Amino acid sequence: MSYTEAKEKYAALGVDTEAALTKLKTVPLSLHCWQGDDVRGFDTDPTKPLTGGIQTTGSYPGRARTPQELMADIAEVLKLCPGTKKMNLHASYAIFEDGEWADRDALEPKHFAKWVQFCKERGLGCDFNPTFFSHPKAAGLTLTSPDEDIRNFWIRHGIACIRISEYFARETGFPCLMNIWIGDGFKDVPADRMGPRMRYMDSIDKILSCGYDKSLVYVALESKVFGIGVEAYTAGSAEFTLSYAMSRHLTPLMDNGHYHPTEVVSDKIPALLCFNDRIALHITRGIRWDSDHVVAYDDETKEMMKEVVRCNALDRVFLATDYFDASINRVAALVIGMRNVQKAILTALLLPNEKLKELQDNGEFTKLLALQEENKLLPVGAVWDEFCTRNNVPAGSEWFKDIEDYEKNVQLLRK
Ligand code: RNT
Ligand code: ZN
Repeated sequence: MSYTEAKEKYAALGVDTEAALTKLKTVPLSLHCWQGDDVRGFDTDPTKPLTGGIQTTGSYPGRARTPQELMADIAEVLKLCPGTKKMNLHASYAIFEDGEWADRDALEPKHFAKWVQFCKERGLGCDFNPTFFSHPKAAGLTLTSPDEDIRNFWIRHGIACIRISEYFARETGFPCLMNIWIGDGFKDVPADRMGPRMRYMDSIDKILSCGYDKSLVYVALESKVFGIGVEAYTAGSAEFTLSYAMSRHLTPLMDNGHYHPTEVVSDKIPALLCFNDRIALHITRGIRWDSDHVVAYDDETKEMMKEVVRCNALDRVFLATDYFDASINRVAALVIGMRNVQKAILTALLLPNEKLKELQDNGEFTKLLALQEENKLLPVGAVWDEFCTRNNVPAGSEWFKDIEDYEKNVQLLRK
């Protein structure tokens, strides 16, 4: 079906495809750099294990090993994704020059100057994450540690990251979302569940007390129900992080891999929007557990984006991808997930949302179900192709040719 035909079909339902295309173009989506190198980063020994209860599996060739390689890969991803993008970096992606090195508690804006340059050259904003894992001092607990030296080290890291986040915001001209996530927890049933949480509270209070410009940096706090090796207890549970974030006017962050298997983040979005000016999302795909598979154009991704759109909250929700699969081409993995989130936003923008709400309010549930089901087959693909073409990126699966060339000419030469 051509775009013109699709446009007419949608117009008959009262949906303006042009308005949807215009809107979609303005929605920033943060691209997580860590899919590109299997979450290894550049600031510690690359052979060290990934800790914090997260795991990558697979050994597909061509992993980015240096800042230059990762930047080249990300540039390739950006070329193949339409619309407004933002970068999303972890502190472990600091770039050191001339044999210099700084530990996590001594990181400075200058260690991210190359990334700022990368973003500025492309007109991108940048989000940021302190890295409380994959480090000798993160073998056990971090911000919840009963060892004051360890805890203070990580508090200093948090403060260093606030400064770096301000730097990103000032330099790029876009606000920076700085997300705090720690993997602290216990493998087996703990004897003290409250102590670590009280220490976590105190640690974040101390980080925030450094003072920062709230128009430049939005601090987010991400919850998690369990991780590998911390199956019984996580200090940063949903109740803890949401209560903390709300009591300090921070931005709560929900990762849709971080809940019990039958809970859905789509339903939590409107609940949190009732009480928070801003919320943040990490969009991922869990298969059977928080497996961080590449985001698919699946029911829950669509449902989450529907909620953001229906709540009229595209400018209140920070959207970011977050997953890592080392078993397939990593550049393709990023392109697939980014495009799928954008397709899901478009799908939501192309629904007759006001009409559907009216049916609900009038109690016309039979008609509501009938229309919601029929709407699933509307020609969103034709509108998506139009979006890609207008934004100078390949439509349909055309982009995969670029990946094949890039893999052959760049990634597979990395021996
Ligand atoms: C881990 C969290 C967290 C990380 C990144 C690397 O379960 O989802 O967001 O994926 O910070
Ligand atoms: Zn996450």
